[in-house]
Amino acid sequence: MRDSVSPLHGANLSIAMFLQQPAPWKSSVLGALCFSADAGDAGESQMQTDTDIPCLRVPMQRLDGGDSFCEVWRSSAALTQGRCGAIHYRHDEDVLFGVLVLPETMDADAGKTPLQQATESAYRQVFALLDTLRYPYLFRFWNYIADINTHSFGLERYRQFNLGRQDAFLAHGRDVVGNVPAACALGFHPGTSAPGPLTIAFLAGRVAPLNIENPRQISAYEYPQQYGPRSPTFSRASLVHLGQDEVLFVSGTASIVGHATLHPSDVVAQTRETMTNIAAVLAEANRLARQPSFDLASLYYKVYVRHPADLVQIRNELERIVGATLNAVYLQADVCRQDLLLEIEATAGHPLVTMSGARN
Ligand code: 3EB
Repeated sequence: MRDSVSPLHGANLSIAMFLQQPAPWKSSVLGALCFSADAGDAGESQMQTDTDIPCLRVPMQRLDGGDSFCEVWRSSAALTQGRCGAIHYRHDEDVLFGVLVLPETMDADAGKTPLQQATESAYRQVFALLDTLRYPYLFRFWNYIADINTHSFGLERYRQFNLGRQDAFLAHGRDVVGNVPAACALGFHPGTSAPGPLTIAFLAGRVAPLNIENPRQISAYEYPQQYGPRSPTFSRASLVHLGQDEVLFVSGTASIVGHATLHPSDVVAQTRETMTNIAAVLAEANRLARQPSFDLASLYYKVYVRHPADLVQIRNELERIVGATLNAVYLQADVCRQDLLLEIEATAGHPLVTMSGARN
């Protein structure tokens, strides 16, 4: 069975440390998200060539020390790997982790923008692969989009992404309300003048997750038209039972109540509102969980910060709310509304324990 407390969420470490791990450890890795500002990082190119591990390289600066950060997803079962179209994946019997990076090079066609087309193509490839390999349930997506707040073709790029994403869900007969995966969507600044590439990771499996909404917020899939012609297709969290474990994926969460951004120019108040939202999602998760023991102190956080100068204030506020045991990594990223100064995503897991203390 899987490792104990954080079953899938195996480790957070630098790219250099990742490369130094012994081969048996590497063979237990489902995949990783690797964040570093330097696209030409020697360790990273080594990582692409030395290992067959699906690694998503995300060009974002780590703000809290260290030049890189890898979020590693692991399994203790035997893994199979493969490539299909743009997707590179590994899976065990229960879970599949995949990554794909698509250029925004398609010709404008049928009134669709290149980003919209890349998004639709990416999601259609993911859904087709999951149908073929029979991992029908999506737990979580990570979406990284170049210049997410820039306008082109008369529409903000995040909104173009939402068009392509929803069309792919619809084309595969998937729900676009209610039963949708957890996700995050953040912006990076590409090193070149060409926009892109669209950079995506995902986790899927063979057991249906519970999709969780936040009673303080309108579901994102029901956001009104003022946020774009198509609503974003994601839930506030997903809760999955995997073997002996219960795993919670909390989507990117921001200072939004109802559908409106609160505290547009107050980063401390946005931090507090975001954590109140995460606490509300945890309360919902605990209402639905077999073992209702999710709390703010037991989460692993990724904190996406728009302005690096806000790091200290955000970190102080998070430590005040969560306590000294706060487990967080900070990355520079653009958030999908211009007035949002941060977005926080989180993961937690625990083994299910019976009354006698044995795992059930
Ligand atoms: C929000 O609550 C903030 O489009 O996949 C958070 C998580 C956000 C996921 C997505 C967007 C997405 O609307 C933005």
